[in-house]
Amino acid sequence: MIFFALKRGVLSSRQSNNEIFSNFCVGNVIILKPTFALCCAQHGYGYMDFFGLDTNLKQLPSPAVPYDYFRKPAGSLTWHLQTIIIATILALTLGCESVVDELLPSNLTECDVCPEIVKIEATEFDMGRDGGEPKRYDGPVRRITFKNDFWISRREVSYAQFAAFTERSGYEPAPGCNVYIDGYWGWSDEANWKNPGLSVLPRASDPVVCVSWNDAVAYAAWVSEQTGKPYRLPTEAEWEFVARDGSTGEFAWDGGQNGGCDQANMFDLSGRDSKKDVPWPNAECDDGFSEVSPVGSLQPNSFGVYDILGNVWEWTQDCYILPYPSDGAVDGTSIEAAGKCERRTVRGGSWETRPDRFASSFRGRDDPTKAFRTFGIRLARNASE
Ligand SMILES: [Ca+2]
Ligand SMILES: [Ca+2]
Repeated sequence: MIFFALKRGVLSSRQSNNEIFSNFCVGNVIILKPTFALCCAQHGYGYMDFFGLDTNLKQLPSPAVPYDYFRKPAGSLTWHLQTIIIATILALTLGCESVVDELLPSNLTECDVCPEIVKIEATEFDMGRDGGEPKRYDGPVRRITFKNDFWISRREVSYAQFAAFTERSGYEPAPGCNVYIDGYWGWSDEANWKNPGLSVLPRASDPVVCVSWNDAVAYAAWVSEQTGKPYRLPTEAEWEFVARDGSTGEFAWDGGQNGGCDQANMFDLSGRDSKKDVPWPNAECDDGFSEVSPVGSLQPNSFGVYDILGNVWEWTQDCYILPYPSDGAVDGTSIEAAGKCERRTVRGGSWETRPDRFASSFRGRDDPTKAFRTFGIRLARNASE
């Protein structure tokens, strides 16, 4: 563990510049470098020496260039064989999963059009609340003890990222979308993810909307194919842990319903200005956006995650069962129905959502085959996979 402690100290000074580390583990403990390299390669990552030094301590041309240990030019064949044997023994002793888990930087982008992901070192927390709307009880409160650390996308999936998926895969969401027009929510055959019926067409950096749960799962499967990593939707427990950001009250921020405008695009004063006839209340603060905001426009929470509350609702993996079943998972995994799941849970509220629904525990739910103009996507995956 002393090696990992050293490595953590080195990494902490560079975590703001992790773009260059995409797809690479980083570390700088000489005796374990071959082990690190072997373990990282086994899990589909390169290994980069943090200081750009090879094992003969020669300076590489550019310390900022990711460097694959096994492609380094220096060292004799005998030396390589010796280090690989030592590495294999150490890898078997230490266990590669824990090695890779420790060495990956705290954020990654695993393909050219993939969402950037942030590592969450999950512990335990109380999920839900003993309250909620009529017929929408958010409890009972459940102690969640995560089985896995996990990664979650830093931002909502953007229009450009989803467009890359459809262009490269040929996938096309079914036409139609639920929209709010002339005072009611209803299905529109004309609306779709390319034109969700907002005042302007989607910009590249806007969150993708008008996608169903099935579309979101198809997108996660495609990202998995591109990366070789098991991407999926966040579970409700993962989502709420990140959204709570260490808070235990009704809202993740101070100030209640009107306190979230610096980090959540809500139905706020800007929203009210442009839609005076919307019958539900607005937050008495101004986030600056009357419709969707480009992903990452407002302040991130302490995990570095943007818009987890607000902007667009986010489909989760879980089947919506009310209340939480007493025998449901409490290890951070999703809750699934015994038979067909009629509704999947969405979380977080949107630019068009009244402010009381920004409570961290509030659960939306809808038909997994239906698209909504306020629903989008965030991805996750287990760490060490
Ligand atoms: Ca707003
Ligand atoms: Ca959101």
